[in-house]
Amino acid sequence: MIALKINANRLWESLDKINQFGRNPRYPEKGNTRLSLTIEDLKARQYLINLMKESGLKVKVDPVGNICGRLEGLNSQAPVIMTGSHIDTVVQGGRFDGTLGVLGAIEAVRTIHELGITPLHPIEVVSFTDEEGTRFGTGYIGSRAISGQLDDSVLKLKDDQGISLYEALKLAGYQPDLYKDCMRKKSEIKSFVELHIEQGKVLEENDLSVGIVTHIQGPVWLQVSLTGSADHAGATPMYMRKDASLAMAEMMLAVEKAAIEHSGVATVGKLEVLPGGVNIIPGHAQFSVDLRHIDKQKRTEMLKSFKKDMETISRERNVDALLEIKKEVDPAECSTTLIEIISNVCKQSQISTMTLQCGAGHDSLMMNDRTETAMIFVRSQKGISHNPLEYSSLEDCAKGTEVLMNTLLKLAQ
Ligand code: HGY
Ligand code: MN
Ligand code: MN
Ligand code: MN
Repeated sequence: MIALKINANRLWESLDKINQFGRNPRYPEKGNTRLSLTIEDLKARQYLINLMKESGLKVKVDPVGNICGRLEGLNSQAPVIMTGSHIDTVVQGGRFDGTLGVLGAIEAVRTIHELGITPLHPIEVVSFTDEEGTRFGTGYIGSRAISGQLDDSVLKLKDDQGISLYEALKLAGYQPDLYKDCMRKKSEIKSFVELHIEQGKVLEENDLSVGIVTHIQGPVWLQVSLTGSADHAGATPMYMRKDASLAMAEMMLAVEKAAIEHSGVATVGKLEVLPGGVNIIPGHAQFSVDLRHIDKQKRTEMLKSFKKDMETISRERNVDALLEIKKEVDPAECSTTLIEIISNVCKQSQISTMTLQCGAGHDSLMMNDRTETAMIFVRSQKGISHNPLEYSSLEDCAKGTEVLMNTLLKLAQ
């Protein structure tokens, strides 16, 4: 099989175009903020739909806003080869996280179409709604819906302005009441392959453009709410205080301790202290916890050890603690068959590669419930991601996209 080439400049241009939505040219250092279902996201969605149509794909948008571009196969009833990722970002995020997986997939399928190749199986490019979970606090919304893992409680989650995911979907013109119709039967999908930037340093350390993922870490997201008592900062002796912020500070260190003791990773990324006056002892505090481990059992132990410390600190400081689990996604093992196919494609294209584990979470975690799943990684400069300085070179993006294209062709024949 000859290894087909994509139009790298066209890919690069499309990455530039989609990132105009959510970036303020006057403050490039602030990166890209395109939270799901905000006006920036809706404009980017419209750009994507037009690009898919221009690329010869038949576009469908499902009730929760998953945008699916389909290249019909000779056998339109054959199970689809699916690929895709997300275009929503974190706050002040980068230009490649998710977007490379969607735009690279469009470029790959567009090239197949332009070469007049009609594969046996249909190929579908999906841009999944709200992968990051930045706005509504959970994430993987679109891929949960497609994999039948979305439920009403998730639609009720609210953003910081009190708008629920349900309302935001309605306002965007989607039909959240019909979210169950988004589910694709396992028999409908033959494989799912996601192209994504690595967001770590392994490929750079090995001077490789492309990597193949073997395992994906599953995240647990917690929200811890603490209630002490707001009192006068001057008139209240230290021994009489129920200071919610000091309890939070101690618990944050307990999060770190749990991760180190279980060789996992854990992050406290969002904090809130109320009422927020210089001379008021905080009566309320709330913080997020993101716990991850490649091994589910160890992740459970990590959670248990943090919970135990949280309860001790809450008792000792006389501050009530409420722990809520906002997201719990199993780690995933990628398909060895797909890994084999992708590594053969790399060999044929003379692209050296390696297999590696994945620390970040992806829509592939959800799609793994539906079908054999794999991820193709592209090198991240200095491993930087979720940061305006996130960068992958045109050459590396093109190589990753070519590996995706030739893999899709192999799977679709
Ligand atoms: O959180 C993650 O790992 C991904 O960026 N959603
Ligand atoms: Mn991300
Ligand atoms: Mn991502
Ligand atoms: Mn993802």
